[in-house]
Amino acid sequence: MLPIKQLAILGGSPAFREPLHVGRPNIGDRQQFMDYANQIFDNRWLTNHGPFVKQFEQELSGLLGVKHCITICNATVALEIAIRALGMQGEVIVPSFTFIATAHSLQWQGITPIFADIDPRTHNLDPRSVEKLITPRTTGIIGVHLWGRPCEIDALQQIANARNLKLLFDSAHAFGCTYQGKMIGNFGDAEVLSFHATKFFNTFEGGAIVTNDDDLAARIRLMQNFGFAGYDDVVYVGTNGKMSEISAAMGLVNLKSLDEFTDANCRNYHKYQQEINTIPGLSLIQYDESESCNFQYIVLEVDQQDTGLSRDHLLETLQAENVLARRYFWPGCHRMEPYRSYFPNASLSLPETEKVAARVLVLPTGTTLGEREIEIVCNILRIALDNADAISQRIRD
Ligand code: T4K
Repeated sequence: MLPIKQLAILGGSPAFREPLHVGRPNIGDRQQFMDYANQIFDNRWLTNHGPFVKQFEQELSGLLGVKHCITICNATVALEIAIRALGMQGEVIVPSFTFIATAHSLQWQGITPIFADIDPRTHNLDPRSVEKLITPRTTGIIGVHLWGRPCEIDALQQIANARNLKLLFDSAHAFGCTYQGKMIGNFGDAEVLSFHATKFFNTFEGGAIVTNDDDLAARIRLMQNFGFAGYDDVVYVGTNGKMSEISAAMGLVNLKSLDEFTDANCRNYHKYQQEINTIPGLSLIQYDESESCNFQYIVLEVDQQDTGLSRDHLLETLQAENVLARRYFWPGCHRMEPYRSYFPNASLSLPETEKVAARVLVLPTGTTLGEREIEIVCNILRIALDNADAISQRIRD
């Protein structure tokens, strides 16, 4: 880590020797993990609902206060299974401003994702946009609690009830967050969590479906295990969505450090907030701090009119300094294949998605980052805006 004399994009040396990543994994007690790994080898039970998976599911259910937790190999497969178990078909309404897995998990099973617009203040599904898109072919809604900030759950539930639609939440970002004081995981027909390496809480790869519906949970358990109801007895079409023992062991280890991970994210968020509040044209998204938040995404919005520098030029400036910020979730699912071919005019009906996707930049955080790094990242931002014209010129040349 070096002091900044001149920005790297203008010919200086990078501020960081090693890259700063968005999504650097948090890792709990390594010795405990090694002990668990040895137990797994001693057990000679590596997957298929072993003791670590059972214990992990129990601890997750307890933490979230939800009746059923079914761990899955990753959240994308979890979405696919939940969608199928809920009997969704035809058309399902989803935001376009999300990770591509939300849309793909529908398309993969021949269900058409219909992209609704977002509320620019929350980046989440706008219930008014959802209502307008309901047709006789609509069977469900998938809300995404983007950045861990809960959707307008009550409004979406009302629409689902009134129109007899299934409601699933892609809660990949929202583990440990609450809505009106209740843990995310208890809403809609079911919710899907992601424990991917880049999430603040990880099991290497992994995810879970959580629900309070007994019948749905029973169907999901069958579907994640090929449809086996017992030895030699298949009662459904199913897939292999099982979590392995080593992933569950990682989950159990990391659960013990959950507060430490959240506290680090929270500290980092407030440090970024303090710095960025003094930079005109840049703003951080707000979290409702009367709720539990995991603060795992540091989401910057860049107003080019005020800064004189586009989000993309700012990104290039950061990358040159070895700060590997990300444009999540640019350019929106509707502008990626196959959806842009299916819906070539979708951008006309998604004005807020288009605007937000062009403004957002996600910055590094997590337990591997401290105050000093954040000060330097924010200093780069400040100097970049002071040199907006020179940077734009350099990139154009
Ligand atoms: N729904 C939503 C709303 C989601 O955001 C996601 C996943 C899903 C569903 C599906 O969940 P999973 O099926 O993955 O459980 C990453 C993650 O792969 C993805 O899980 C996540 N969302 C998405 C937001 O971010 P990429 O394509 O950006 O990953 P990648 O390889 O570019 O890595 C991101 C950064 O993390 C890089 O700077 C490198 C760093 N990194 C990554 C890994 C894997 C590390 O430092 N160490 C690592 O081990 O998608």
